[in-house]
Amino acid sequence: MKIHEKYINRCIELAKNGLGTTYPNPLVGSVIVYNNRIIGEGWHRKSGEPHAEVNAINKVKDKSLLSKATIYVSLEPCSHFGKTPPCCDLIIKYKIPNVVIGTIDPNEKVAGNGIKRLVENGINVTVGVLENDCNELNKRFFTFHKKKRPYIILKWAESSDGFIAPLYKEKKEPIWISNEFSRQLVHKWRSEEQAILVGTKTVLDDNPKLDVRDWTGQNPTRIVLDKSGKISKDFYVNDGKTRTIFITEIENMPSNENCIYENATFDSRLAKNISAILYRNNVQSVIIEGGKMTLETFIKDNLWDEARIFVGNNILKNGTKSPIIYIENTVVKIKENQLKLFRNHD
Ligand code: AOF
Ligand code: ZN
Repeated sequence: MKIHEKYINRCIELAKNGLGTTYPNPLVGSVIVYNNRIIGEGWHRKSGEPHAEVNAINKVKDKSLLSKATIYVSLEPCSHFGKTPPCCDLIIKYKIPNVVIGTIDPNEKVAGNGIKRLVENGINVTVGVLENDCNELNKRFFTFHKKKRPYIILKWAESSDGFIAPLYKEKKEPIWISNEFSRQLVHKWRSEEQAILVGTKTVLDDNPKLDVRDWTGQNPTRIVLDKSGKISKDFYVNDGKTRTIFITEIENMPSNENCIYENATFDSRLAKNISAILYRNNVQSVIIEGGKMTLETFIKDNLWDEARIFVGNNILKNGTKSPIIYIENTVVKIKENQLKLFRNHD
């Protein structure tokens, strides 16, 4: 493997440590190399905390080596004052002569200005090393900034004969199509996304908590569709434990602790309306966990990026038919087993 690629790869590896905690910031990793050795490395951990480059520079014991070193960053160093000062200024201050960048920052406040600033200061800049991998690393951040909407993941479980729910339920308890393993994996997935969305019927039928209790990490913001205000204060989504955004047609919903109410019309533009509300609320990624109507609303508008489908061993014979029929022939199937993974957009 070529030398630049080796170190950018390390940046990507480091950056991934921040998955789930950097929102609304991107995942960024950085290494500093002198004489073919890494003398400092770091990643961005949390919005408001230092950027990857700052953490990497702080790890270098002998700062005099910086003026002879190369700094690798998976994303273009920032040039603006956000919650933290510009990384470019720090690179310039320490006179680091070489900067190798994975990909350009799509944030309008940066978008090439970081590179420009470095070049203007006589720094030798290389851009586009493992660019595709660096874009993939930040698929959520890139979708948010470029498409002005969150990265949308659809998730459901279906029986081996293709039903996502039985015809009727005797007990008011969730029916588990998938197993303990998949349940834990779902909680891991939840911890990686900024938000989780469900429709009204799912809340009324299953009273879900929508948290990550079987994994570590932050609970995602809950997004709940409640067109006509049917979800009473007794449901977990109203417990105030996690920030929850209710999307409703009702004006002036009685407010509740840690809850935000957003108005939308539940017409043919519903998926687009929700997506716009999430964008406005700075939500960069969302995992949609049902039910059927909600999933189909997004599929119909082709407003989704990934589908993750568990296929259980059980046979339900009848019930709610899985929405898989709408996506199966249109997009690339990545993997098929007990877990089917689909990718819609590049
Ligand atoms: C970098 N290195 O590690 C990250 C960058 O509010 P702030 O100061 O944290 O700035 C956030 C923006 O900075 C974010 O939207 C993105 O454009 C860039 N993130 N840049 O040089 C980093 N996390
Ligand atoms: Zn920065």
